[in-house]
Amino acid sequence: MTLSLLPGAPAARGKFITLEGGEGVGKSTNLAFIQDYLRRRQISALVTREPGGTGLAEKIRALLLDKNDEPMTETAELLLVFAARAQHLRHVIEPALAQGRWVLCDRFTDATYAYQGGGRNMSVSAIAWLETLVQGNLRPDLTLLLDAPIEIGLARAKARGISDRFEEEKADFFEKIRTAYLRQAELHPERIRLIAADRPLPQVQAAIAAAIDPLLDGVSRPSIADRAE
Ligand code: Z5A
Repeated sequence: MTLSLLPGAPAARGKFITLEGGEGVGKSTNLAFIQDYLRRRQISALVTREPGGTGLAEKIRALLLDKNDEPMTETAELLLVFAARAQHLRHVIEPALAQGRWVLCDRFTDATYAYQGGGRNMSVSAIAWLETLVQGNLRPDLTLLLDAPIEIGLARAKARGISDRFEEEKADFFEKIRTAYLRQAELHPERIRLIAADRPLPQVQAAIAAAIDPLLDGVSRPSIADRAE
């Protein structure tokens, strides 16, 4: 029996997995796949998203995505993203990880480096400063960066219909985001796995499973029934 299963022993900290990538690359689709992949291995993961994940953070999300009459400044956008993240970390992500739950999050701070840093040309050092202020040392255990030429993701997103404030941007904005994401992958090879997302879904999901499997090594797996939902 492993130590984490002894009565009264503290639960091992959960794993924190984030999904990243440009518009329509398949984050939501593959988040559901990962949740199911983990469930079949007796891990019931908490699925959440950014911006959002708490009542207040979802209100901030609505402000960020809304095509407001008053144009939002880049600085306001950056600060709102981190304000939502502070709420999400304190009230959802941190408690779940501390209780031993795995957390799957649709976008996290790499999106800030990509959208606000790459897309909006905000200072990377300002983003890094806010990252430390809001997160301390917390970083994802694994980030899956779904990458595809922007035309593919935009065509998939467009097929869905209504666009939000970000989706109304021009192609150049999305190219800058893709470049900034790829830069993040170069800077953090220990954490970020690049997944080519312009392939048929079964191939994308095989690559995702291969990236997750090392995290499962050595994890004791209480049955789902033993875990708090
Ligand atoms: N934002 C920010 O600026 N700064 C930050 O720090 C954060 C976020 C955290 C929230 O978007 C917005 O917030 C985001 C950036 C900003 N910008 N926008 N817009 P979001 O994450 O909620 O929305 P999104 O990027 O637009 O996600 P999405 O459009 O929902 O895309 P997706 O989740 O990656 O794709 P999907 O819904 O899974 O798939 C799209 C379609 O493609 C769907 O019909 C699938 O069936 C299909 N699909 C998926 N994979 C495949 C493959 N492999 N082959 C064929 N078809 C596929």
